[in-house]
Amino acid sequence: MSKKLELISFKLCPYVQRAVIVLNEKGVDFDLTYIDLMNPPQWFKEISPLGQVPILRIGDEVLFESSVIQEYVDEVTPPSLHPKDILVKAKNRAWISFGSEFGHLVYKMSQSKDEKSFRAPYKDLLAKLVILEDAHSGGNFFNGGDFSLVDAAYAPMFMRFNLLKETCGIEFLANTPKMQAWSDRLLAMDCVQKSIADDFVKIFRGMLGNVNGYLKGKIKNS
Ligand SMILES: N[C@@H](CCC(=O)N[C@@H](CS)C(=O)NCC(=O)O)C(=O)O
Repeated sequence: MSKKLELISFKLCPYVQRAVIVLNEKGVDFDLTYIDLMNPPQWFKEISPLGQVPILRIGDEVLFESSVIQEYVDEVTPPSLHPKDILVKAKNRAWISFGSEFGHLVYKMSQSKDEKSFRAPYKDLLAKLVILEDAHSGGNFFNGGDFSLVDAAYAPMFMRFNLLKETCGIEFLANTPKMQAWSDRLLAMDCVQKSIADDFVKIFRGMLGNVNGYLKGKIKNS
């Protein structure tokens, strides 16, 4: 790769993390620039069409949307992490898109003021996990034996489920054994463990506390 890549990030963003996991797995040397999404710098507003992270800078060029960034990084660093079969690859893209909703639901849960408003996104997430359980191969990874882009797309969500379980005692995977095994495997991977900032857990807990909502009352002391 001729130009060094720069990923524009916000420390808590699961969509940025999708891209970081692929960059890590592919061994790409890249720069990570953190911004404050509550107070984004002018240069970021000028290059991000949706005002969102992740943004990938390749010299003067800019890419947005985590799934597109994942695919770009994958294509410029062969061999591909996507399955070869065209239909399986298309289905993986559809499941990556399905997983995008998980981040929004986790965000809604974290912002819930009371148990009632927490219940709706929580129930929605559990129902989506049951659907995903059915689509999963039952092997080590989503498609079977090999780690793919679809695995990279879901790992950030599992990290948050795990953290919400440890921090607040909220259970997500008790009724979906394939999801639990998949989560355990992904969270043990180096590319996943190195995809967050050192202070991620502290910031995540701090965010739950700052919201002053339902989950704040459930935070366990550690
Ligand atoms: N569909 C986008 C979603 C990215 C996204 O929601 N990013 C959030 C942070 S996790 C963001 O930048 N929010 C700021 C905003 O929407 O104003 C992707 O997959 O890249």
